[in-house]
Amino acid sequence: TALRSPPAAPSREPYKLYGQTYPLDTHSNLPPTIISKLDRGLLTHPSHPLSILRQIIQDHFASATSIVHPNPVVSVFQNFDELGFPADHPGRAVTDSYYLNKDYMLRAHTSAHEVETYRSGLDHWLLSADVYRRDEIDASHYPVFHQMEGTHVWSESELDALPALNAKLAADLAGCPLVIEDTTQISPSNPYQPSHDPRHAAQITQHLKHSLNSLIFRLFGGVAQSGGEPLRVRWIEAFFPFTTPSYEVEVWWGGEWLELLGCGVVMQKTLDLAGQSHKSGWAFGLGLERIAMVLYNIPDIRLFWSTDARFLSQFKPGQITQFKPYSKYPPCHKDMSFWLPEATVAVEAGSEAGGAGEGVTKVEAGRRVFHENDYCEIVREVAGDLVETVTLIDDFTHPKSKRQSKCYRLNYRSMDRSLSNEEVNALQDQVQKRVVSEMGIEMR
Ligand code: FA5
Ligand code: MG
Repeated sequence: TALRSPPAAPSREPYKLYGQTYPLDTHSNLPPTIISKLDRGLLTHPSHPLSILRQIIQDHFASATSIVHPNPVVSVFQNFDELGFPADHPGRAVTDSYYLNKDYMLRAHTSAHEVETYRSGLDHWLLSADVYRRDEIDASHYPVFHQMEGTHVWSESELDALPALNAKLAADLAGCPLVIEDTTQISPSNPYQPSHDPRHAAQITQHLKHSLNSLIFRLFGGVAQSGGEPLRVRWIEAFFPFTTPSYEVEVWWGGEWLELLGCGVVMQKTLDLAGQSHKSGWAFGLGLERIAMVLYNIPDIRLFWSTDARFLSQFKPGQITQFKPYSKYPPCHKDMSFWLPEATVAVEAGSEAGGAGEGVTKVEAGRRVFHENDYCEIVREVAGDLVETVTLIDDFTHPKSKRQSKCYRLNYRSMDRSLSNEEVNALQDQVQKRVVSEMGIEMR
């Protein structure tokens, strides 16, 4: 297998979390900044926008059982194997997920709890939790975020009620002012499951789409784009190892398509594993921050972690109000150019690869890897929430030596105060020292 960059300076002590001790091994890569986020409990804080949004969605799906799952430690088996992720899926790499050791990790999605929740016999449930991924740094990505998993499954005889339920949901959607674009089709790349009666699969798929469109209508029905037009929402085909057919839903926001959720018809294997072979149905996993950013007009994902009263005092339970930015402090950017070690393969951060099947990177055996996520992790360890974005601005291969060079622009900005140039220089300096010593790169 490929040589991997060393994990970000782990502590030598075993991790002690939620009453358990996890011995360290070569997979251990949990940094102190992430550990410090484990018990923030944003989903149960009464005036936090994520908690308010969670309540609103739970109220919408009133007949579902709602769970907030407190412990983010899951086995690698639960997060990946049980859901059918192949052994070489990129989300499993130490560059993409947070590992306590080779057997335990911080959940990378709420789907990690699907099998155990079906096993308990629940047919219609919502499960909200904090999830963890090593990822790029920008306004809509953060290494800790919150997902809500939602599912509805029916036993064979109950499926006969679906046409009537679907007709009712369709009627409710008739007055929806949103432009919901959906040109997806069942096809060889996004098929029904061979073990399913296609008429049942079609009814389940329709119930999934109607249910989510009705949620979208409830949440975004009053939200306009900058031109005053209703918000644009679209369905696209997707791939997940634990659903088929599978879809993603995106909204047009801030001049680009922003992905809100992934969903699909639950793979029968998943229900078999949970001892529920006689049932079938759908599941979705949505990003609460992404929805909250659009609804409350919160411009930067780091704000959700603010303890500043100017942030928290703006939100009231049960209400969606527009966030009023309390002055934007000036940004300060610094560029960092460096040579990668010789014979290095560079991997750019693939967005949302942890839960989905995208972003597959094949790396030849024996080559060293420069992974953008490792670089971003060091930046975050040093600068914490003072770093706003990390952007690759130049990528160059020397024509003779074939050595590769990269230049990243680090944009620093605090959410609640002005940063001095000296402070930013000191941060940049520390990042530089750590990436040189930990990633074997050479400054230009
Ligand atoms: C998943 O995590 C699947 N488990 C979703 C799913 C559930 C599919 C059930 C089918 C059935 P994905 O990796 O695309 O999929 O993430 C789901 C959502 O989480 C995204 O659409 C996005 O809204 C949010 N998300 C993903 N990465 C980040 C991040 N770094 N920061 C904030 N939100 C994120
Ligand atoms: Mg996705």
